[in-house]
Amino acid sequence: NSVVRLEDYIPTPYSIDHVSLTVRLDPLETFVTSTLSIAPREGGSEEAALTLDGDDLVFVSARLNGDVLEDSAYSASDEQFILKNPPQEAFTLELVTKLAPQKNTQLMGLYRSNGAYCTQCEAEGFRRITYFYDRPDVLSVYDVRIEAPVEVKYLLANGNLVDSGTMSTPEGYPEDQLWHYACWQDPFPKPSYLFALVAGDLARVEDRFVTRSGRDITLHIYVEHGKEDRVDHAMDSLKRSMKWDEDVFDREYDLDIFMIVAVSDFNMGAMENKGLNVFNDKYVLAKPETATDTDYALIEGVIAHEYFHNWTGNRITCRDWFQLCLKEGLTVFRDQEFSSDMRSRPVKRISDVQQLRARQFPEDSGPLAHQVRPEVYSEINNFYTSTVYEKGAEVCRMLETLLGKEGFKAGLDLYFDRFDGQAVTIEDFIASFEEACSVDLSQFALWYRQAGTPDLVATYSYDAAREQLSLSIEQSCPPTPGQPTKKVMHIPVRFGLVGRDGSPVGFTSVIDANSGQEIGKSDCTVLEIRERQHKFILTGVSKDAIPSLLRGFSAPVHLRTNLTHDDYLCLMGHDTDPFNRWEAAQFILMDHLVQQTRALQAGANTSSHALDDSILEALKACLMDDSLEHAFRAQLLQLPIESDVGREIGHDVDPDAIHRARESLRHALSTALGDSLIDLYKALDDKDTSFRSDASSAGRRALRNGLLDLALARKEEAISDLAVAHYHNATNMTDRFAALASLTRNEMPAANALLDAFHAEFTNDALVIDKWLSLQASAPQEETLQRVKDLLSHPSFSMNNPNRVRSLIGAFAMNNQVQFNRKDGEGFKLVADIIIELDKSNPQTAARLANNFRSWKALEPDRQGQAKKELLRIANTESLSKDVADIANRCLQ
Ligand code: HT7
Ligand code: ZN
Repeated sequence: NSVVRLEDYIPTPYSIDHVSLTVRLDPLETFVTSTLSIAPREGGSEEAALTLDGDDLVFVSARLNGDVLEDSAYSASDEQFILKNPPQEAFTLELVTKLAPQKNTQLMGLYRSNGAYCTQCEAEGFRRITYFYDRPDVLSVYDVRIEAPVEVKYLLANGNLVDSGTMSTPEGYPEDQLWHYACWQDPFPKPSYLFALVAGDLARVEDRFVTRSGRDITLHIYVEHGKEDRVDHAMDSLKRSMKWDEDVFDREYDLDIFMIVAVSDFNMGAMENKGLNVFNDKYVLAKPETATDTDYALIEGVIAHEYFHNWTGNRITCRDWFQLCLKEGLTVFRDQEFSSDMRSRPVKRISDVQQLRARQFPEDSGPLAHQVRPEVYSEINNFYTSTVYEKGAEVCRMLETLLGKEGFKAGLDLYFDRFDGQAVTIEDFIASFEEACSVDLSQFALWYRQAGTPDLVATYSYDAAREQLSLSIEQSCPPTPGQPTKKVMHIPVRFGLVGRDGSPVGFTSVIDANSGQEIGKSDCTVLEIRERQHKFILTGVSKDAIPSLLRGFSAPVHLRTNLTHDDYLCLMGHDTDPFNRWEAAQFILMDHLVQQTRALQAGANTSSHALDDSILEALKACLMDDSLEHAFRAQLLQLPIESDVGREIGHDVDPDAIHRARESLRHALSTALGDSLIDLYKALDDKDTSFRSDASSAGRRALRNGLLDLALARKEEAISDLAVAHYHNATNMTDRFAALASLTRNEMPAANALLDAFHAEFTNDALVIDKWLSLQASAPQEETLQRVKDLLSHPSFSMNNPNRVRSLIGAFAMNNQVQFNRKDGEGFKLVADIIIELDKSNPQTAARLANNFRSWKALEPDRQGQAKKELLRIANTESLSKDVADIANRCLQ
């Protein structure tokens, strides 16, 4: 199996400075004429053949400087075009290929979605359109002419529209068929992965944005007809993103027009093609009756993310795909910051950390662990991972923590100035910060090169006589594939002191006990851990205090401390850092769940381990505390998810025991909090039925729905009736779906009729049906397996649409620990069957499903055996794609 290595990077021997494309659209016979202006690169090896990439291409013809090429001068296959002896001065090469977009089920290259033509070129899709140096370090200026029958109403490509009109009907088409064309020019050199073309009979919503230098930008969002009423939130999010990037990062938009197209068949979330973003419609369309508050927040975040790529990704791009985190980590960091500014910063931080723990930590602790900047891959599509994206963003956040807001901004400004228009590396990125801030980041750079989640063990003690608090932090990092031992990392630990009465406690100075140097005064908020065992002494600590460590989750690590339960309770009640208040609650609940699970696995019954009254009191106090944001209180109500508990336990994991432990804790909490849950639920009822999507309104709904859900854990009929009424009285999808989900997950008998009613009401709304599919697939009950099998042949399901597949099978494998990890292996078998079937038409989506096997080695032996059997079955399937083979083989290693 061929692999690509970072160390093998060499530039192409030729540059392609200009690309002129003419695309004559037809479902089964699209012709692409590509005229490339090519020149040997200075210093490139002389007389090297020109080898261009292709994938599944049908070659039609080739001309060199206008003359038809002799057969002996080139070779062309579906995978390559080779010009054997290229001229050693600038020349043009015209290549014609023929495509069948209608038959393109992989959704890479040019394909059709609901009758419209669209493209997806990242990472290696452009080579499915025409032969090219399909790699990010070849930057070219593109002119594109699109031709199609006039029924294909809009003809769109990157850049600015420079010409359009009717044309004579091409040969071979009925004479009375009217054709038209449009010509687009993108003045900014770009790599092929940012090319885009969209054409179809779509509806267009228009708006404008005036940049801070006074340029008037046209904004267009294209959607399917009939969906125009769901675009307002996306448009508003786009305008706020454009303004925010000017205000916070001094980045102004650069073309005259910015377009977004929403399509219903898309492998991922969205794509940042220059000036023409293509979106999975899930991340564009929203109205209160069909989209939840979570959808609203996701849309805002994804619109911002793709827009921010215009600078971090498009204007400055990656030298090679190993540098993916250069654009993705930084852009996720930017979109997280945007959402924090638009909404509540602590609430956003908590939800980002929840996501990191749920997705990245399992990746980092299993067989698929890899560096933020990997050094080898066999299929690049499998590296669009949580490690590259979310951990990549954490690395940027740590840089900001270490350098301060101003230092970080200075480094980024230098990066933008120095590398605009170039394809660069992580080393270039880091050097910008080193130079702007005069710091040495060589040890910090290990975050890009070392996989695995570091473990920190912090031990503190207080010496009243000396008024000193000493803190010792030991770091280690578990082995990961290919990296048995790890170097010592540079880890920022944000901290503060909290007195036992809850008040903040000061100190006079911070001494690095390893070097004996004073490293900070009373305003020091960050400890820089640079040694395996790093000890600090805080002087002038006048009273006993509890260290609040890793505030704001200042590094993506796993922290253990010698803090007692009482210490955590104190932090939970009083820490000035809201993140650590939430974290303290999570720690206590996690500890309880781990102990309870262990007891259950050892044969105890569910009520073996009672929850301490002091914990209940502390939780209740936070829940009822009106000075805290609703959304934050809603987050406090959420118990650690089952997969997080499994990872905390680490080995011999029994998902059934975890589920039982968690359910029994929910029941205990619900019972102990009693009527106060429903009283608060009722008090939060907003009589104003007009819908507002802002963060504060969403927070109120989140808390109210969370209270109802916890109350339902008692499984009382009266509360079930309340939930049913909640469903019927709901004026928006958030409340409606929350009631349906709570009734379903809590296995209330009323759920089934409501599930049917919900389906009947939204049959024609695929994005709502996705919620219906994933809710059923996530239900932990025994019957779910059969229900999922039945749903595979339901008219609302289609294996051809990635959103449907993710909603049903993805949700089953990702959100249903109990049923996916069934002891009888039937859960693994079902998912493996789907992976094998889907692989034939859409390997990328199939490989993403296969990722769900990543934690199999932590399971107890019986389940491990079942998972391994299915992984082997997948790996041994004939004609398996490279995408799925790569994941299955790495899982098995
Ligand atoms: N940069 C985009 C990545 C992406 C993608 C990658 C592989 C295959 C299909 C894809 N669609 C989009 C999305 C982003 O991170 O902004
Ligand atoms: Zn991105």
